[in-house]
Amino acid sequence: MRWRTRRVLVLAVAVLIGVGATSAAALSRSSGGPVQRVVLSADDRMRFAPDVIDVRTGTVRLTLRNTGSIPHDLEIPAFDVDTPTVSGGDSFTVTFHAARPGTYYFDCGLHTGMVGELVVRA
Ligand SMILES: [Cu+2]
Repeated sequence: MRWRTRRVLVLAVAVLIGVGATSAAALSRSSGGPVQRVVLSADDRMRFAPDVIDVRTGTVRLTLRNTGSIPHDLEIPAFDVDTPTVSGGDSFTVTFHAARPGTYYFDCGLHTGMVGELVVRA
């Protein structure tokens, strides 16, 4: 495991532990449901995998994992998600509230045509 990847993992674990203490209270205020975890990969073929994400309304914790070497990011305009650029081998996790059912697009702001769909069900 590369040092940089390990550092990201340590940070992610620290964040999870920190969030764990408050998530129950936050959830009872927002949706009452569990946090939905989604992992989205981006690769050097300029594709997201999966390119269709299914969730229910509520809190979504989405990790963008760059499995290639070309940088990517993730934008979901409908829910104000706009991650920093994620370098090859790194990942970034964002939490957002999928408040409204519907089908929404997401994309990589760095690569035209690198797109997918977020389907939010009630
Ligand atoms: Cu990209």
